[in-house]
Amino acid sequence: MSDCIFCKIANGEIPSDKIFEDDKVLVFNDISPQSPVHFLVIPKEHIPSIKYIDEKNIDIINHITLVINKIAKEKGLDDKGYRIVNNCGEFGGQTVEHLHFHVLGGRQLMWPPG
Ligand code: IU
Repeated sequence: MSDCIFCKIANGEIPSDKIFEDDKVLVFNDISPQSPVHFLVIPKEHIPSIKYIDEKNIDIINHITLVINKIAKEKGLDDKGYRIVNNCGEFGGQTVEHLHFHVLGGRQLMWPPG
């Protein structure tokens, strides 16, 4: 989508602190980290939120899960653990309307998040 900031990050129009990419996803450090490790995983395809996942595009979620686990391991998070967050819609706290998963780690995270 032409005015989507994460589409622009995904296609390189806007630079990001990139960690990994392949033909389907981009992984980059969050610009406003909430923990020592805080990266985002986004599909390159514009999907506004997880609400738009259905039988036709569910494979991207499987792929994102594998990528999250790979990067988390590379970042040394797999021993102590990490949190995967997906905010969906206004009340879910979603501010960027392009599907993304936060991965947070490197400190003890609290629950509930508030
Ligand atoms: P949210 O789940 O939609 O609230 O998360 C959006 C995240 O995207 C948030 O943590 C921002 O700090 C982050 N972000 C970014 O890393 N780079 C950007 O250019 C923009 C937002 I805009």
